[in-house]
Amino acid sequence: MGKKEVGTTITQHILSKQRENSEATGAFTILLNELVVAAKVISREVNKAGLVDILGATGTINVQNEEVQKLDLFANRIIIERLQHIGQLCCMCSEENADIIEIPARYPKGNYVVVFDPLDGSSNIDVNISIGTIFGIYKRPDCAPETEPLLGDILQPGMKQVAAGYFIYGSSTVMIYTTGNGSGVHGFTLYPSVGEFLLSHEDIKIPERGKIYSVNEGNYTYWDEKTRAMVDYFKTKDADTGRPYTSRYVGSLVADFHRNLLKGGIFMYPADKKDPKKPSGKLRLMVEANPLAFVVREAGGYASDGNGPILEIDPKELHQRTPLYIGSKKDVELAEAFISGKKNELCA
Ligand code: AHM
Ligand code: MG
Repeated sequence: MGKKEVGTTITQHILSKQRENSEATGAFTILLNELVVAAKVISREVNKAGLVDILGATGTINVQNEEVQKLDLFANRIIIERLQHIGQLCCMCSEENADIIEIPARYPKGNYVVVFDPLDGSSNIDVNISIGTIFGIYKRPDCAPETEPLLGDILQPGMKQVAAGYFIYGSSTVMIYTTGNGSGVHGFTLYPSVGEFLLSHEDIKIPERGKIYSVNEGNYTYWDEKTRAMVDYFKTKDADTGRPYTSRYVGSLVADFHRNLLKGGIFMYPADKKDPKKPSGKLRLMVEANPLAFVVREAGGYASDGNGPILEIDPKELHQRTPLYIGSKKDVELAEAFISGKKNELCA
C-alpha cells in the first residue's frame, strides 16, 4: 500500500463522529464546517497582513474599551456572515459586539449558540506573532427555535458546551477542537495548496505536570501576596519537583495555550490591581476562558479561576472577566492551592 495522497480531512473526521452518534442530525456538522470556512478566509487574510495596507488601528474602540484593529473587524464580520445564514443558530456572542448577535429575520433559526473571540491576541498582528480564533458551542436550553434569543441562551456555564476549540494562525494554521464526553481533542493542520485541514494531532493529551509557566510578570507589582508567592514558587530551585520551571509568554493566549497543551505547563492571567475596572484580570470568561477550559479538560488538564473550575462558573454578563489558571492538571491544582489559601495541603 502506498502512502495516502491526502490524509483525513476535518470534514471526514466530523462526519465520522456524526455517524457514531445515532441522534445526530447533521446540524452540528454544518455549523462546524462553516466555522472552518470562515477560519480559512481569516487565515488567508492574516497571512497577507504584511503585504497589504491592512495593518494599524481603525481608531474604533471595542466594548472592552480597547483599540480594535482592522483584522479583528474583518474576522468578526466573516464569522458572523458565514454562520448566520445556515439555519442552525439562535444567536451568537463575540468579543467585538457589546450585545447578543441576533440572526437576521430573513434566515431560518436553529438551537445552537456560538460564542467566539474572532481574533485573539490581535495586538500581535503587526509583529508576526501567532494569533487565533477561539470558539465555544452550546445548545439553546429548552426553547423553540422561533422564539427571540435571550441572554440566558448564552449565559450558560462552560461545562454545558457541546464543542469548543480554536484556530491558530502561526507557522501553519491549525484547528484544535473537541466535542467533549471522552471524544478527545484533535488537531488539524491547513494544507494551503489543497485548501483542507488535515488530521495532524490525534487525541492530544496534556502532560500531567509541565515545566513551563506563562504569565505577564510585568504585572507583578499589581498582584496580591498569594499570586506573587505562587509565581515565585514556580521560579524557585527544587530538584525533586523539577523547579525552576522555564518561562514562556508571547502575550497571545491561543499561542501560549497551544504550546502548553502540547508540551505541558501552566498559563496564568491572575486578578490584578492594574485597572480598578478589571479587578478580575483581563481575560473574558465566555469567549476565551470557557472554550479553552473545555478543551484542556478533555485533554486531561484543568482550568481554574483560582478558587474552583472555570467550567462551573455561572456567568452573569456577556463580557465578564475572570482570572485564569489553565494547563497541566497538577500545575493548575498547585496554583489554585496558593490562590485559595490551601497551599499547604499540596506543597508540603
Ligand atoms: P485580546 O482578546 O484583546 O487580543 O486580548 C487578549 C490577550 C490574550 O491573547 C493574551 O493572553 C493577553 O491578552 C495578553 O495580555 P497582556 O498584554 O496584558 O499580557
Ligand atoms: Mg481575546
